[in-house]
Amino acid sequence: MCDTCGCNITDGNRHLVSPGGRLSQTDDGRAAVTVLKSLLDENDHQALHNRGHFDARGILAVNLMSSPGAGKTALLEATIDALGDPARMVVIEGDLETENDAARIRAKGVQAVQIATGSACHLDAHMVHDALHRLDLEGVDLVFIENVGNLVCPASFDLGQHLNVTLLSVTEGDDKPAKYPVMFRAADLMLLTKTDLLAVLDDFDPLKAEQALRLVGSAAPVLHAAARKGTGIDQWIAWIEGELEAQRARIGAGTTRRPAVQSDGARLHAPQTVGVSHDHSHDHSHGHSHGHSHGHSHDHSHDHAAGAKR
Ligand SMILES: Nc1nc2c(ncn2[C@@H]2O[C@H](COP(=O)(O)OP(=O)(O)OP(=O)(O)O)[C@@H](O)[C@H]2O)c(=O)[nH]1
Ligand SMILES: [Zn+2]
Ligand SMILES: [Zn+2]
Ligand SMILES: [Zn+2]
Repeated sequence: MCDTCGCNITDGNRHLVSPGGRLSQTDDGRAAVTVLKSLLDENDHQALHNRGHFDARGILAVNLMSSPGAGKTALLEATIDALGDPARMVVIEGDLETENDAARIRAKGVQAVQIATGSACHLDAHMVHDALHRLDLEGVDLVFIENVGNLVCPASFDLGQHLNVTLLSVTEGDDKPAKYPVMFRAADLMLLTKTDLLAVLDDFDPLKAEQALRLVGSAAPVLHAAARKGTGIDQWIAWIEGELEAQRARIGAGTTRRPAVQSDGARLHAPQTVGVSHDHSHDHSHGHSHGHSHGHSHDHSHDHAAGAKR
């Protein structure tokens, strides 16, 4: 999928890029894995800078993640309607192609910048920074970032947001948190979407979805919404407004908040996140020492609350 996040390194080919491997050196002689690590470090520095932009203006930045089509844009449309004042929020849209989602947001009178990621399966902090400088943030309270529809890669990248919201639509199955633990562990809120369809689905149990979330170690709250009918939007808005207050309190206290991001050591897409081979590959990922070269972690892990949910 993407060239930057390391999802092309798997248990099957890791020997090629490991020290001494046939592809361990780039053309200019650098270690291949080191290049990937450097890109991720650059991303983290850019994210820190982005968060500075938000904090300087008292803005709360929220990253929305989900499978393709889980209802992120529909939620944003309902959010605009519920907030009532289009000037309070802006949206940064990420998609592989097309301006469709940004056009839907602009149609409601809200500023939106579309980032076409091309082949990349996630947004990164540099893309978000470019978008930020194309927006007028004067008087804005909320920046929503709609990430590329993908339950794996977006969880590995700090964009400079304060909060992650992971949407799970009821048509996807209540075992998704168990299957994509990295994504759901990164969530500060799990939002069950399209709940109007529960009436016709006899196999999605919201309680089971919540249990699956707890089993991956997340204490994140769970909300239900049916954006197209407006159901549950009040609670969603109340959560957002509460978090905006918390953000203002942090700014008053001179602190900030970094969301949970997949830990650096596991960032070369630990095999259990790649889908096909979860169970047995857990062991492999721990056994391999490549992770340690990323284990240095960040200078900016000074942040507080976010870590608690891991
Ligand atoms: N029944 C029902 N359908 C919904 C709801 N929300 C969204 N949908 C439908 O689900 C489809 C995808 O919705 P979007 O809001 O475009 O989903 P998305 O997550 O933004 O999609 P991508 O940006 O492509 O990942 C559309 O056909 C929506 O009309 C809902 O609350 N109920
Ligand atoms: Zn969308
Ligand atoms: Zn800047
Ligand atoms: Zn990827």
